[in-house]
Amino acid sequence: MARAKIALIGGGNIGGTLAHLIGLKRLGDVVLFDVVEGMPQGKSLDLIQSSPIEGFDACFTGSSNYADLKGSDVVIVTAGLARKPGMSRDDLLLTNASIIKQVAQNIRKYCAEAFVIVVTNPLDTMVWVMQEESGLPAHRVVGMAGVLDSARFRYFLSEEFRVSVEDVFAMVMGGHGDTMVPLIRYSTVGGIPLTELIESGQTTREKIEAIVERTRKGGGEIVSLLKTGSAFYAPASSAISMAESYLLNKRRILSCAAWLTGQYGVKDLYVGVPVVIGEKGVEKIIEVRLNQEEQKMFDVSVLAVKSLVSQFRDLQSRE
Ligand code: TXD
Repeated sequence: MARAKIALIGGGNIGGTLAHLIGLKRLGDVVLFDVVEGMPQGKSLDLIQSSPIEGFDACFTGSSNYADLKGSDVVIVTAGLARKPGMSRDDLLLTNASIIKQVAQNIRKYCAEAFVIVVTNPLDTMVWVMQEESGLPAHRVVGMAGVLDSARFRYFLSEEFRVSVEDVFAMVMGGHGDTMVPLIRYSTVGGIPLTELIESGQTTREKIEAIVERTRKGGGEIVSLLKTGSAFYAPASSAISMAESYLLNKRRILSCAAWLTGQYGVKDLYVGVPVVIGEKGVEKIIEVRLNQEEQKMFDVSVLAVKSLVSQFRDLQSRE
């Protein structure tokens, strides 16, 4: 059977880590695409030279030519700029949107059957631009954020309860920003909801609130430590879990930025919600019942996503 072909658009910190994980997990062949001359070729060559040691057989190609995307089964997009001194958020929005547009047009041209995972920030707007410009069906265009935010929440909880991360389940919904909604009621340790663990005195509401806050600011915590960039190991693992669920038809339930058509009272917008990812892409949007307080937090988050999308539309129309 032919190996899957996975195109990675952007060969920076996340792109390189994605390629490494694909090799180690034997998920398929890789085309690492970047506009920096020589860099994707150099990284691909370095990565494939680890294959005899790690014992994987695959074809890794570095490229700056969109035609090499031809026939890709999965495309993971991390291309874009990070904010630099002197750049406003608007500048970043427009710059990254024009990169995503170009990538989207080439996806449409060379691999319109692919499953596309967008990672570039500002995430919820960029995934929207990708779907609109590529014209791919919305169930094959998703954004990665919730898996990462949930993983951070899970890790912090495992520290608090001093148990394996494997036995902690956590769910984060909403937009990818400070308004994201970590759901305490639906997060469990060994199957026991956090709310019960608070009630039985095994932790306190204050401690859980502090963990929720740390989760919301998880990306910023790493940026302020690294100083020159943002998180990349955990973001790469997160995007790989989504690609893996699609390629292996695992039907995992993962929190992703997905196109809503009325679910949670939201229409025609990409927002982070739990979805089932299988061989057809997003096969189902899971609607968890939210209480009043949770719905209110979710609505605030949706509003933040909506306002960035409309800010983008305004800026674009002024161009
Ligand atoms: O949860 C999430 N979604 C995120 C998102 C978590 C962490 C980081 N997140 C965002 O991912 C971050 O704000 C960035 O927008 C992307 C990529 O992060 P990364 O850390 O990989 O950034 P790098 O190392 O700067 O890599 C970006 C690469 C770089 O090599 C550029 O040369 C390349 O993108 N680039 C392009 N590639 C292809 N095509 C075009 N046009 C292009 N422009 C720049």
